[in-house]
Amino acid sequence: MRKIIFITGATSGIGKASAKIFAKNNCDLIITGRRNEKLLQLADNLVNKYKVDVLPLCFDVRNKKEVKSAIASLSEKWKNIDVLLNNAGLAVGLDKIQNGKIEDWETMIDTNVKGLLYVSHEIIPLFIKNKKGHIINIGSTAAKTVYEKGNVYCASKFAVDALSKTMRIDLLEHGIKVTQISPGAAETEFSVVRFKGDKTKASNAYNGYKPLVAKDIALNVYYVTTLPPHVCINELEVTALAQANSTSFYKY
Ligand code: NDP
Ligand code: 8X3
Repeated sequence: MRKIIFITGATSGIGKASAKIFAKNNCDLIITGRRNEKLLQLADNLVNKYKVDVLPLCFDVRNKKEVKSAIASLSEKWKNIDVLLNNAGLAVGLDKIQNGKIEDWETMIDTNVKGLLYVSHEIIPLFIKNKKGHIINIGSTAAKTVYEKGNVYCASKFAVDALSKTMRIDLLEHGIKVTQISPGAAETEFSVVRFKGDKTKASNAYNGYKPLVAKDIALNVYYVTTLPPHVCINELEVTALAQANSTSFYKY
């Protein structure tokens, strides 16, 4: 029987690259995000290329009713999820705290923290019932070392870090794996979203060094699911060679 992987934020970047690697490795997928056209297009590509089953589910992780009804709508086959990849997330704005916009703060906290919780709240009971499961949370180097203007984004990822650690402890008795993968800078749509569509500012974030690409993280996401049942990777921090932490880069 093929594994079922539930991925939030599969329309772009790390989530999309993970969907491709899991499909290539013969897993069935539930792919989610807000942009339905992108979900449908990805589902079509993966089904045709890899002959796996792919279920697109369009919802906003910030909307707890949508999250609940999307997951409740799953058939028995699709409820048999093996891996939850909590990947949907974003940074909006890069401002000193005194210049920050409350709407940007709310978007980050609602997506990165509350969204991750809403999805986990619906899927953990399925894992407990099925006596199996693996939660992979995408954290960030921003949760290890804060940086100027990172304020609320960093705080949201510190919250993810705390949740990953406590989920691991709380779920011990159920044999559910919890892994946090904390990437450094990866060139995806992340910076375009952070800079609200300003592509020049976004690409400047990667000037002078070779950043990660989404596939670099996706390979690690897949890797942590390939280990024997008694082995759990609790955390991986993965950066480009030119980046040691949030603030230390070697640029040419
Ligand atoms: P992208 O912008 O390329 O992808 C983000 C994904 O999240 C999209 O598929 C988007 O889908 C989804 N998403 C955002 N908001 C919502 C929402 N409200 N509801 C549902 N889905 C949502 O960025 P990345 O791939 O880089 O980001 C993935 C994760 O990696 C994030 O958690 C990010 O914080 C983290 N990360 C990224 C790093 C980087 O440098 N790129 C470094 C460290 C961590 P849609 O718009 O269709 O809803
Ligand atoms: C995203 C990468 O360096 O902008 O987590 O915080 S960074």
